[in-house]
Amino acid sequence: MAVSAYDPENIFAKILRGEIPCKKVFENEWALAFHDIGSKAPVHVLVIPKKPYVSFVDFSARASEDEITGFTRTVGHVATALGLDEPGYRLISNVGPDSGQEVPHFHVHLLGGRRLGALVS
Ligand code: D5M
Repeated sequence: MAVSAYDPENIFAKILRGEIPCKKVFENEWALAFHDIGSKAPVHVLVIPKKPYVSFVDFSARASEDEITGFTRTVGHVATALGLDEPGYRLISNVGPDSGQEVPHFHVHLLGGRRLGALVS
């Protein structure tokens, strides 16, 4: 998939720069986690890398191994800290128009807190 240029004016870039607020859950050198504004489950948190990547395609191709490890471990840490490991949770990352990706900064949706329904609609 072709990756378009990163738009530094996307809403998550503005959140990372502190230009607009978010309900922060966790932050470290690799990632910022915050509550999704349109929550689809009792827990709906977004985890985003600190550096500018358009989507998972871009992140998986360009991020260093340290970034990939740091980001992935942070997602796991946030899920554990939110008490989601048991009975489980769902990770989703939308990539491109067919997925419905709205914000062109790579993010992972962390959903849990209830029995989740069908994956695809
Ligand atoms: O998901 C993008 C998600 O980002 C969508 O669930 C709404 C959420 N969103 C949009 N703006 C904000 C702000 N300002 N705070 C928190 N959450 C936000 P996608 O996978 O791109 O469709």
